[in-house]
Amino acid sequence: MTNTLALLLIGALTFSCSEQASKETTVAENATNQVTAEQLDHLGITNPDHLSAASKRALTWSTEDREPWYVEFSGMQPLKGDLAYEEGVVRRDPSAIIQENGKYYVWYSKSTGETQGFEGDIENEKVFPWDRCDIWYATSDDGWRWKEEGIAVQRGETGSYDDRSVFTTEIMKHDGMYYLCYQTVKSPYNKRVKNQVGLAWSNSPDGPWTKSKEPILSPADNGEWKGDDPNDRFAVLKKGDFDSHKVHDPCILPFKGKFYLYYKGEQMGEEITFGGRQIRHGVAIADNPKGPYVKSVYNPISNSGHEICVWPYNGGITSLITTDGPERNTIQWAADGINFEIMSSVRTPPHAIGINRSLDTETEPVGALKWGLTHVYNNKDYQSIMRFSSNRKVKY
Ligand code: AAL
Repeated sequence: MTNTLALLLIGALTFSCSEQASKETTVAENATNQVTAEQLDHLGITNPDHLSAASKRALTWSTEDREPWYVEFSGMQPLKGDLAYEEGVVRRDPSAIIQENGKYYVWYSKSTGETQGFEGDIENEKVFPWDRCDIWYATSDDGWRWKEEGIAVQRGETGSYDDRSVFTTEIMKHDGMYYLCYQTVKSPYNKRVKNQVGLAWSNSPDGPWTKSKEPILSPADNGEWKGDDPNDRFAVLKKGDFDSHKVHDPCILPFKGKFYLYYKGEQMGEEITFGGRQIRHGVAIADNPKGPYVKSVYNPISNSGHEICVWPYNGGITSLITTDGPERNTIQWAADGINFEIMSSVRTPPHAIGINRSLDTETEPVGALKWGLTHVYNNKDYQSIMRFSSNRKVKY
């Protein structure tokens, strides 16, 4: 139990329920926490001498008004033109949308053909829909009808760290330069393969793109596999850090004069916890967009989540946490980009969101989610990019 919580509970337990107790009575006080009669009333706690585990947790919540953080997503809608669903083609994991030269731009993972999985000839087959991808891009005048412009970043030559697949990309514009960060896999793509993060840059959203010779982020190397079955990722002698197996879903944001690379970590010997995968997020920070990126000593910075979806708001960073873990389907915010608190919970958020960075993110905390891109599984082999929208939820 943290000291803060201990103090708070001691305070709560000594609270007198007497009729005389003033409404302002403070029952526990320390530098960061006060439990007041109003708080107990607000939470509907009848008897502070008998707090359930749930009530103890609730007493740690801030009493700040959270309504501006409530958001409601509408159904997803198909795109038109080249990004409409196409049988035989995978288009997935859209980047953020940016507006340049009067057009919207998006980058995404693209591959073709069915997925065979890990049972067969992995040297020549496709193990996942995101295997054997290149990064493509498309433009649009209205965000509905898209024109596929071509390849932005291609897989590397045989033997290079990105020779098997480059995928799940994010775009950042900074100081007139464009940066694409993305996942990389080197062949052979077995279940123990370590995924890394690559970077490419250009002075135009249309390229050409220059790729980093080395990855800018790699998994922690302090885990130890058990046995040598390359397709058993659950057998470990030691799991290692939260990101000992894969660093995924990278997204770089300029923040406080530095560059914050947010990412999803996968751990060797991953377990199922809270009914979902054991997935957490981390951040690595650099002075320059090209790195070197140094992992924060506070990692992991989430205990839940999946694909990274982050945007700046009110001098801090907001993060939409979806899919896995006890805090899935929540919006969280951190003044320092590291210590995130839950601001609201969200019903059915879209997955793999590409934030629309041309929107106003400052007027409303959830303004960045008004509309953007996501993907759906049309079937197990093929995915397509869709459009989502949302509104601030003001009434219940
Ligand atoms: C997604 C992302 C990453 C994974 C795969 C493709 O949900 O987390 O991008 O590698 O699935």
